[in-house]
Amino acid sequence: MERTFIMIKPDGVERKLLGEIISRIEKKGFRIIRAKLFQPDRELVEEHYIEHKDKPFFEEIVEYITRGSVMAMEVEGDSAIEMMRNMIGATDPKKALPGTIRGDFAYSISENIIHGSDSKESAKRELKLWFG
Ligand SMILES: Nc1nc2c(ncn2[C@@H]2O[C@H](COP(=O)(O)OP(=O)(O)OP(=O)(O)O)[C@@H](O)[C@H]2O)c(=O)[nH]1
Ligand SMILES: [Mg+2]
Repeated sequence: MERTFIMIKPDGVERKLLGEIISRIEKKGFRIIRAKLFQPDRELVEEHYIEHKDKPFFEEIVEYITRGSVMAMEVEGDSAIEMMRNMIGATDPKKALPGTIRGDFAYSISENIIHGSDSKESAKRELKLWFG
């Protein structure tokens, strides 16, 4: 069993995709261990995306993620990290395959609905950051 950090981003909440996304996660067989719906502050989001702090779009990401509520979740299941990344799909909506969350719902590279940890180390770090 593995645990991963999943976050439905503000555009996912604004577009009323919470139910659709949670349903996909549950139907796949994963278990939602913890969840909270809240508006994260700048400090938390800057720390979350610290690996991108030197990228030209860093400020854009921080403004996007802090503009409204997100649904932060701890999700458990076999190979949850890799399988959730597969279900989420590619970052670039042009490359995200139909059937993936981004492939079905995202149309912008900057606003792509959902985040999932990309490794065991990120999952551990992000779960601690968001849930303590
Ligand atoms: N504006 C803009 N935003 C980008 C670009 N590349 C990435 N982003 C944003 O930065 C986030 C983090 O990028 P990555 O970590 O490389 O992509 P990812 O792992 O698929 O996305 P996350 O799950 O959110 O970490 C993306 O989800 C986008 O919201 C870009 O070229 N332009
Ligand atoms: Mg990433």
